[in-house]
Amino acid sequence: MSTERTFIAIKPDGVQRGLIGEIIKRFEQKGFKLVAMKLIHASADHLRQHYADLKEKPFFSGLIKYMSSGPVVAMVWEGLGAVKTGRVMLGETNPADSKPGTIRGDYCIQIDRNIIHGSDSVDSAKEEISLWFTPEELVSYTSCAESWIY
Ligand code: DAT
Ligand code: MG
Repeated sequence: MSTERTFIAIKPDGVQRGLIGEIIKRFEQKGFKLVAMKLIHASADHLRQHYADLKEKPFFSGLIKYMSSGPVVAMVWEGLGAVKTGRVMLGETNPADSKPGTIRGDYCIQIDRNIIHGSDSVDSAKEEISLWFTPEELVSYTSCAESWIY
C-alpha cells in the first residue's frame, strides 16, 4: 500500500460554481483515499506562503486576490502515484491546453480561474500539506490496511 500524499485544493471559483462534489468524486472513484479535508477562507498571507515560488511573477498579486476571494476546499489525498496522477487528473495549468476528461479540461476556460490546485512534486506536497494541515488533522489508514482492497 502506497502512502504517497498530495495536496489538492478546490479554488474559490470551483467552490462558487458548485464543483466540490464532482471534484471529490473523481479522486474518490479513482481510488485515492481522503486523509484530510477542510473548507477554509485562507488569508492573503497564508496564500503568499503557499505560492511563494511565484512571488516574482506578474500575475502574483492577482493570484493572491483571487485565491483569497472566498473559501477553498483544502484536501489531502493518498495512494500510489497520488502526486503525478493527481496532476494528470487536473490537466494543464492553462485550461485551453487541458484535454477533455481532465478537471480543468472539463470545467474551466481561463488560466487565472482554473478552479483547482494540485501539488507538482512529492517534496512540494509535503510542504503544502504541512502549511495547510496540522499532523493531527491527517488520518492514518495503516491500522485498517488489511480491510482495504487497494
Ligand atoms: P499549477 O497550478 O498548474 O501548478 P503554477 O504553479 O505554474 O500552475 O501556477 C499557479 C497558479 O497561478 C495557476 O494554477 C494559475 C495561476 N497562473 C499561472 N500562470 C498564470 C498566468 N500566466 N497568468 C495568470 N495566472 C497564472
Ligand atoms: Mg503549481
